[in-house]
Amino acid sequence: MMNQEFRKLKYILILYISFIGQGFAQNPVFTHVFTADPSPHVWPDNPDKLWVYTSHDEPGSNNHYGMTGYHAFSTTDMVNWTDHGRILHLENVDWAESHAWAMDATYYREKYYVIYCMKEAGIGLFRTGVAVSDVPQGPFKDLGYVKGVEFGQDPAIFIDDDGTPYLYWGHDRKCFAAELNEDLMSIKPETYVDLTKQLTHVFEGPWVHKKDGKYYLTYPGLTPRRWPEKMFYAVADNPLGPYEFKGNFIDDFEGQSGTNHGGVVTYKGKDMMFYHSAWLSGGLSETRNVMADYLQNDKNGDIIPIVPSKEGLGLAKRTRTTLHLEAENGFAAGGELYNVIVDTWIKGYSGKGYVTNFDNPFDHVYMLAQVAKKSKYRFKVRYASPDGESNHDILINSHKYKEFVFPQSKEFTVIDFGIVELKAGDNLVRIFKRDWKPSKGQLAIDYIELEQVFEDELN
Ligand code: FUB
Repeated sequence: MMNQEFRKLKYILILYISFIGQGFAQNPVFTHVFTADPSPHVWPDNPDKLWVYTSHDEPGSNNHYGMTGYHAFSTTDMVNWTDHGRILHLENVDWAESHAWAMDATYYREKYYVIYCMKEAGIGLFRTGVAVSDVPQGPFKDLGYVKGVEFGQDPAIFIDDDGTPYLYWGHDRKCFAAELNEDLMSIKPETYVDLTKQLTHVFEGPWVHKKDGKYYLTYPGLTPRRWPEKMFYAVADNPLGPYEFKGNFIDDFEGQSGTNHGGVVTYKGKDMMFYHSAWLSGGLSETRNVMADYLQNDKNGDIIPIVPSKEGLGLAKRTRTTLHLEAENGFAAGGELYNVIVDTWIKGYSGKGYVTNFDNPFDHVYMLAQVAKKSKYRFKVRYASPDGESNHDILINSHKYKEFVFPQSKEFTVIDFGIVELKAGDNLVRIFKRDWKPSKGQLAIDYIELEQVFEDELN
């Protein structure tokens, strides 16, 4: 405990010193929620949008065993981000019992997939799960785990230019790879390779990206028995190797979590490395945050080492994230639909529809907002009520926030309810029919938004 307090104080001092005189501060990237193991992607349907998929750390946790779910984030400018909330959870995966650890995502044959690891129920071994969605923000539906992968921790999927899918995985000083079959649910056993000996210091977390015809395999590793992890890389002419070890490109750094893990993406012509640290929690290894820096290669193709800085991508004074929670996502997104239905009759909804038919008292929708610390948000609700006013209660974490009569609105419209406070951890925002008194109209809830507000903006 003393040790943790000391680390925290030391880290706060270093952050303070590095902040003086610096206008831009884009690291950590997400400051409202604890996230780790980032998987950055740009999908072919929209080159202007960057997506980052992450695992999630609970505030206050002191190990990684209790990790249960994943989030998706998107941006078009690297400054303003949307947190699409929980996209997959242990509860949505029948075969798993714990350890929702690192994940990756891919777009393959017109569907979006997340590839993740969890421990198989009753056996306690890591498996590599596959879940699908027809939209990049999920939620994702589990399809089972990949056959032929033993100890499938920290999976990463790479689709080569010819459309061939490859899977990489690794843990505990080992790393493996294989070509996947077309359904992504099993490997081709004849292609399986053990890459461990080619990847000096490897510990876990492989990631492959292609640049100028070469395959770069980046990974967290330990120089013999020494934590924290540093990031290393190796290069090959073929996705399955052989790989030539090149060296370290993110050394250990102040405020680092014991682990490091990440991926590379090219966005608007620039290569960027996403990884994680423990800056947001003041250096506590089990509550991590996503970081991003430009990744550059020298004229020989070697990666120029990254020195993590608070400035990060250096585009703005800070990043801002808005939680965007679609009402219809229900259980898969950590919410609940009680005695209401998902409909699509009123046009102009976002996502897959909206929630309606609040006929009886307590018929409700609730949505889950996960945050790292007690903090303030601007709360908005998008709704329609074409046939007249509708009486409802809004609860935040079981406390009545507001009794509200949603005015008649034939089209979907946004109401700004002003500033609300969320607690650290899981917050439930519930909208329900207030009483037996009939409303004039039927309410349709499309989504809620909770936009980060900073202390210096409140007065
Ligand atoms: O986030 C849990 C585990 O920590 C990941 O699976 C590892 O790569 C390390 O980052």
